[in-house]
Amino acid sequence: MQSPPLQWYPGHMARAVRTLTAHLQRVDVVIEVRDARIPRSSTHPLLATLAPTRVLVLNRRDQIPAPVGRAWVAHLQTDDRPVILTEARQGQGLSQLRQALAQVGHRLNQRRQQRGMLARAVRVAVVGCPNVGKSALINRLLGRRVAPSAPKAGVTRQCQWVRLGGDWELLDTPGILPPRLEDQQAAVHLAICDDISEAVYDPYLIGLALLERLWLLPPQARQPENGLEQRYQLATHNQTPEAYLSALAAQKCRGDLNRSAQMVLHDFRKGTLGQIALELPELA
Ligand SMILES: Nc1nc2c(ncn2[C@@H]2O[C@H](COP(=O)(O)OP(=O)(O)OP(=O)(O)O)[C@@H](O)[C@H]2O)c(=O)[nH]1
Ligand SMILES: [Mg+2]
Repeated sequence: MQSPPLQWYPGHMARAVRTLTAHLQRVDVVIEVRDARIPRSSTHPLLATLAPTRVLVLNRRDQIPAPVGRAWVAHLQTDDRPVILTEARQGQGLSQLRQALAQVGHRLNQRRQQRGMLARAVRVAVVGCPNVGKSALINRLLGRRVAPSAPKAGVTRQCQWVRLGGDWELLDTPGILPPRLEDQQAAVHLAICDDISEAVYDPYLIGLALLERLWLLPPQARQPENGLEQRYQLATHNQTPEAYLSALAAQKCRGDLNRSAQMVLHDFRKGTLGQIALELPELA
């Protein structure tokens, strides 16, 4: 059998999934954080099976066009699972999230009081793929930096309870990914968005995959539509993604294809190419 092009399951992740599963027995609410650029790929099958109330957060809403964000909310929202768009660095969308948590807390303590028990803090776990912004979201919810947060996958290595003196207790968790590469497109999208550790992929192939995706995306997925051309002053018209990457390498990286691919990835991740939604609700 041919080995898969992207292997994404480091040893610490198997451990993380085991400890996370144990911790999740004790929580009342799970906030599942996904990357708004790739809401379909940035999830884990384990999370669909969880018993506690789920709140779905699509973070990095600043990195996609606003109408696409709204379309995702309409697409994913169900009666028992609110979907909230956030920007964890600036703290946008947080009041809606606080409201959703307060509602769960209220219901929980009503039930406890009916059974003659004292009210207690709501236990909230923040879970999701690596680098989607879980720790940044926790820091914002708390209004101070308690959870380490940095622009690479695998920053948080352990489950960590963070007390929120009062109504909530928050659990920061390591990013988790599915163990098998059943969906190669999801793997590529996670790599493009820096949600898989850099060590496991070929930057040329992933940079090229990003360009291929940009070539196929409908105009509404990009804002501005010509963000790539604006950034590099190089027309995409009549070019294939490969030819574009070669032209970029020749013009900006002394012919080094790897470096030009890395430059495109870096610019995409920083938002310098504009707002780009790699996945849309109606597309596979
Ligand atoms: N543009 C943008 N960047 C964000 C947002 N939220 C977080 N970030 C940045 O994304 C990077 C990753 O954030 P973290 O909070 O470390 O992500 P995490 O999910 O805790 O990652 P792991 O601990 O590795 O699983 C950091 O550099 C954050 O500043 C957002 O809404 N928009
Ligand atoms: Mg973290």
